[in-house]
Amino acid sequence: MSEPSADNVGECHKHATSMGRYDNLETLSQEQLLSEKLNTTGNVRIVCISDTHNKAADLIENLPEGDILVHSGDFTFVSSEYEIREFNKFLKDISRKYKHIVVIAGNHDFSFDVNKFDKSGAFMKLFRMYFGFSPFTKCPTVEVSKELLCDGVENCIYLQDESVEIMGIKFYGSPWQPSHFDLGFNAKRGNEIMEKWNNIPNDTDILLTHGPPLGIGDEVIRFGKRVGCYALLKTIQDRIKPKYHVYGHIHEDYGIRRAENTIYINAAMPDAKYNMTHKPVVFDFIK
Ligand SMILES: [Mn+2]
Repeated sequence: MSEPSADNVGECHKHATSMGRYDNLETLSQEQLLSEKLNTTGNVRIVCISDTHNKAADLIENLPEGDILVHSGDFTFVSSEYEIREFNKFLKDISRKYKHIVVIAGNHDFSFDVNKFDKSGAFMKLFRMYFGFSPFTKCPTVEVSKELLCDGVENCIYLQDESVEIMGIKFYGSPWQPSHFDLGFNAKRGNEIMEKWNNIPNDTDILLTHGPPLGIGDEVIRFGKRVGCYALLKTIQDRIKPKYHVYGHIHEDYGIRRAENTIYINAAMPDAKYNMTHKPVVFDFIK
């Protein structure tokens, strides 16, 4: 069976299925995810959240203990300076609870995207949907966005198509997803997005992306439609084989899955209506 056109996501999903890519796919509960990792020493406990969209502070009281907190993008709604400052306040508030914090951007955090920050069209469209927000708040430049995000939070690192090794674990973070509305970090399906994934090192242990791979935690349930990235799925399964892949983006398909030797975590905190109804996901990384 020859590979379908990258734009035909339904056919790509059928193709991936026929290739056996989901044969061992199973859903795990939070309890199962943690129970598998008991009785070992030297574990690093990772707490995963994503898509907090200006509501990260709502989580503070119920954030689980851990060594490293990861946030897989969409901390803002319209990437304004005000929102980034508010998220920075949240990071400051929780910084003593974790040894390290790793953050990537998502499509809503488009002021981090050099091709989007000065194009206010996307901002204004979203602004009209986002009542209660000051119309005088502007998007900062990419440089200022990056400066504001981790300002004064020494144990926080922002990753944008780059790696970092923390506590012996190799992380790679990337904000890209297949084009999805007129926001940030859109790449065309097929070769264009594969070029982004080609930058991921083979030895990555925990991969952070904003968007899901095709077929795993990527279903827009309202429309019965999967929107994940086939190029990312192939990259993960055929080349990187990371122990964990943490993402968000498709809020309503939150959950923990395992296929082959990778655990896939859609850590989106809100549901499709942006209500913060999901729980942070916790796992122990065995070194
Ligand atoms: Mn989101």
